[in-house]
Amino acid sequence: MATDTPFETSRGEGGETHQHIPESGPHGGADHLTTNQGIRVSDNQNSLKSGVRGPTLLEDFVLREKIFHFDHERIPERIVHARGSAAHGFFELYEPLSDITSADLFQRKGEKTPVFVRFSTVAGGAGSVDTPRDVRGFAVKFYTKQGNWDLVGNNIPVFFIQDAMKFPDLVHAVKMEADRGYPQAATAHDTFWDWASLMPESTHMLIWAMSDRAIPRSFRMMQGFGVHTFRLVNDAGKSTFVKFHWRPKLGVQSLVWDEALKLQAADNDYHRRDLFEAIAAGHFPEWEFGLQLFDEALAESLPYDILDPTKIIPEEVLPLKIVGRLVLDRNPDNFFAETEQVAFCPANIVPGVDFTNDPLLQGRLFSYLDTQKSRLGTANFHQLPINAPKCPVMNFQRDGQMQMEIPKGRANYEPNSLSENSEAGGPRECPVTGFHTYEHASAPGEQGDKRRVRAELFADHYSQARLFWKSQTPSEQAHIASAFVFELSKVQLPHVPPRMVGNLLNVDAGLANRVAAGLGLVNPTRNSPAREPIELDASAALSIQKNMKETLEGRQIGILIAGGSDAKTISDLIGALNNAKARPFIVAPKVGETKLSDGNTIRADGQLLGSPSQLFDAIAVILSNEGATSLIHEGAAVQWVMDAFGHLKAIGHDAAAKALLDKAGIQPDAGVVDLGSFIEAASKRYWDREPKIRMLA
Ligand code: HDE
Repeated sequence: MATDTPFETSRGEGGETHQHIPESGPHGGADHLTTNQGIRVSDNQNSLKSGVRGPTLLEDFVLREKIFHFDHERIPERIVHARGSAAHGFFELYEPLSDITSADLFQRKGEKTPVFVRFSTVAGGAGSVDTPRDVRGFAVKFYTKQGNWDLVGNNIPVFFIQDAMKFPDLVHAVKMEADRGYPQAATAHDTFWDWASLMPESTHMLIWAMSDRAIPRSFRMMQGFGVHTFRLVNDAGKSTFVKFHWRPKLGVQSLVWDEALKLQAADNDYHRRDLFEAIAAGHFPEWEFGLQLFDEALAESLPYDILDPTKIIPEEVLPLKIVGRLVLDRNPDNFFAETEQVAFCPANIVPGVDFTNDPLLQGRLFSYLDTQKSRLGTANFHQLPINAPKCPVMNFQRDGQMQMEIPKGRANYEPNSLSENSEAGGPRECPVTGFHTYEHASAPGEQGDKRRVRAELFADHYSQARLFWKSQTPSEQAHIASAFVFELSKVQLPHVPPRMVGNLLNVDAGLANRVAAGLGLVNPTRNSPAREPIELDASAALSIQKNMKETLEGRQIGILIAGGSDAKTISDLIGALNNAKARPFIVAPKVGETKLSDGNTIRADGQLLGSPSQLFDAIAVILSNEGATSLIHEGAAVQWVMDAFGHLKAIGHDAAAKALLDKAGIQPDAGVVDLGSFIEAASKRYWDREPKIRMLA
């Protein structure tokens, strides 16, 4: 129900609008403050007291209600994926997919289905930082005409474990250690690596997690994956296996590890702010929806099991069919009501989509509904506006805490014959249009004795980890090896790092030896694998750097100025950046007005100390001789250019600014350019600079 003032509370469909008693005052009659019972509040500053200096009275129902509600504002945070950011948007279909699925959202070219998408980190609490090394959640709720379909995925296409049985152990090991309550939002500690080194099946995921995939530049610049194999089922009841992919239009981009660390100090909300500000400015992030479609015959021909969530099917083996796009074009109105209360559930599927026997997926089908009952406090959380389907919901489920609906009549059971007495009899099942589980003869291994087991090929824990490693550029491999060294160097249990390196020896001897050398370990021994790895072809699609999109679109460029900087150079650069769809951000020693060469002033977007260069994708420095002379004595300015150089960014500068670069010890290279070449240079990162400035493993 729409409300006529922002201060009224919507009660959902079917609620009553109240008549307002006009009140004269600065805001007219429409914005009066009331209690939750609708009683107007006469004084919102002073509690009711007996005497000016006397005790506060218990009778003060306005005070008591206000404090009572405040006391209960928080709800339990998600046990995993607690920290997240979300947005509204739509999914648009490029061409009908009726031959492979009967799902309504895939039937009509150009049809738009509303969505709500939440991105998240996994390990940290709701108040933790945005740029730790971690997997990112990528959860999409499609509000289809046939009900809600939730595709609850991640930005990494595989997972740590093969069976839901291990999930609580994984999460306990990765979160803050039980006795000390730290570290927050970090895998670099004893319990995580103790567990991981004892779980060879996690190796493939660990290589991804140690890669730059786990430190994305922006939610807008990461891929999303459904991870499990699902099914699409058409009208004729034919099933096709499918793996779901989201591909960002802005390209995949990650941070440099040192940059990610420094961002935790510079801006805890780096990703949240980036998403919110981009959408608010009308730069709507967009992803293409890709499907890997295959049948039983292909599944059986692969040397790995398609039910194993620690395996991918490389795009070179099975290319993506791009079928639509996802656009996020509206920020939530209220963080709590939408982003916090949204409840995604892999079990929410629509006719035309179905599950497979992936043992991790099967466990997830139970978990989400269960956790949401405890997080949102009632079995009626599906009625919250953000969770409610946008199609009719009709059944005989009744009552429960926080029931928001008022069902009429006495038909709360079925079958009934109340209609024969001219009473409403309620809804009936839909044998044709209702959801049908895909019926099929058992595939190999799908039936048999009741046992706690895993399928044979699940025992191959290393082939695909090796495939991922081989597919990376030398620079990306150096990042992975260095990340293992960083993480394991924080482990204080002496027996754990050698065990982990023993597992890595099954992936690649070069990787294992680099990690061992970085940790000062001599002669690491290989742990014998449950199944010897096989050699699979490398997949260029798995490398970020090989697929880097050289663009300034959606990037933020810092421009450092000071008193006397050249006005025309600044305005030309701002114009060129706007043309390239980048966002210019002026940084100056003072946020107030800075006087430029032509006597005009400009207002900085940020002050030097509060706007370190890790906030930007590339930087430009435009200074007068006077400005340069003063900034070479300002540590923050020297650090500004030094960090940008260290984070492999382009640096554009005018003649006077060279003095600042010299002070920071910046050696000219392809990324350090005159302002004339800056726009082109700024759309890249300079990976080959790294070995000259940083010792990597
Ligand atoms: Fe989740 N996961 N998960 N997960 N997951 C939750 O549900 C769980 C897994 C994912 O933005 C929880 O409402 C189990 C894989 C995302 O609100 C919980 C297993 C993938 C989100 C839960 C997995 C995911 C969650 C916590 C192994 C990628 C955040 C709060 C069997 C395909 C959704 C909640 C949001 C959230 C359980 C494994 C993705 C506890 C038991 C694999 C993106 O129910």
